[in-house]
Amino acid sequence: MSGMVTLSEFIMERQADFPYATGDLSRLLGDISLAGKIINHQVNKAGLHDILGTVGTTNIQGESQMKLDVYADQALLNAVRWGGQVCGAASEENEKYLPFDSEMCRKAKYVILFDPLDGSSNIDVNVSIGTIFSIFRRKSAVGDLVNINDFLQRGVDQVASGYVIYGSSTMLVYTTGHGVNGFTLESSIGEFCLSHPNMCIPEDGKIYSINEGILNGCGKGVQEYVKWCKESDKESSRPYTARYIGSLVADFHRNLIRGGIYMYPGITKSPSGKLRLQYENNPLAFIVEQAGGKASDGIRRIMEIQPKELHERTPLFIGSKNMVERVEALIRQYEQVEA
Ligand code: AHM
Ligand code: MG
Repeated sequence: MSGMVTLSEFIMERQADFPYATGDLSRLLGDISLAGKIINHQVNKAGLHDILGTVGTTNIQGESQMKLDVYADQALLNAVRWGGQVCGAASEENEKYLPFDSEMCRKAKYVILFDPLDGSSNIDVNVSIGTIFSIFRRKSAVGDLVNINDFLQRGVDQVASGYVIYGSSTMLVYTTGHGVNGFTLESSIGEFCLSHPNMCIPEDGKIYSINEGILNGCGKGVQEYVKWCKESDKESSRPYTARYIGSLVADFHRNLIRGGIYMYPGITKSPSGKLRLQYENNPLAFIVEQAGGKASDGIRRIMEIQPKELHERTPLFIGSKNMVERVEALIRQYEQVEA
């Protein structure tokens, strides 16, 4: 056990790097990791108890909610509300943002946005899923109730972001803007332990991840890029390998470690794609940039997009720097979209 650094030890150690830190963000990350452990416990029981299947309700996106979606949403909301470090939360599962009006929460500095259970269509089939979160400093005055502007901030203003992946092992990966670190849940002690310090994504990769079923509806630039990935070329190790789990967190995590690109482009019937700017794209963009990679909507840097509403969608091209730049160049060339 010696030499093992737990997430709480690591966070406390890092806090000492910021002389004026009050510990609020550290405590908030602790609250999130607690929620991650609670969700993990439930995810692992899926199938054993009456936890699989839909609740019979739909969320704001019109998608049917899985029981675990609702469970994860509640677990996170409870953990951050009772932790007292955030003054409000917005979640993919709730139409409106939620102000927390206890005295302690009103005084809190941060807001949180999250996708409580990403890749939820994979729950029933025992495939990796994840939780994604994004933290901002509030814009409203401390003591007031939060308002919509607290949640419509650009990704560049994130204070921290991260994800928990419930896979062959459970991991928490986060950044506060000083690199990316990954922690694996050691179930015997119930703690996340540092397993992937200072994560960096290779500049180039050999994996491309896209739902090829939608390729006919994509722009020519994306189609040309996928064609290029499949061509044979010894020098650039092509053809590349196609890997698509259909759980963003899992596809992203693999590409972060191995090098690769994940793409969810706009398609004819949904020009902004599927993924949500504030719950999925921004938090993963912060992570990938901190690891040396790139995240783009095809034209713009994801983190510079000014959100206009909660639940906004944007196309997403994320991963190894050179791969993202190549698809951006093809989009510019073939789709002639104004920058
Ligand atoms: P969700 O948040 O409702 O689970 O949807 C997001 C998921 C991503 O995890 C995944 O990459 C994508 O949707 C898969 O979509 P598709 O089935 O269209 O390929
Ligand atoms: Mg999602």
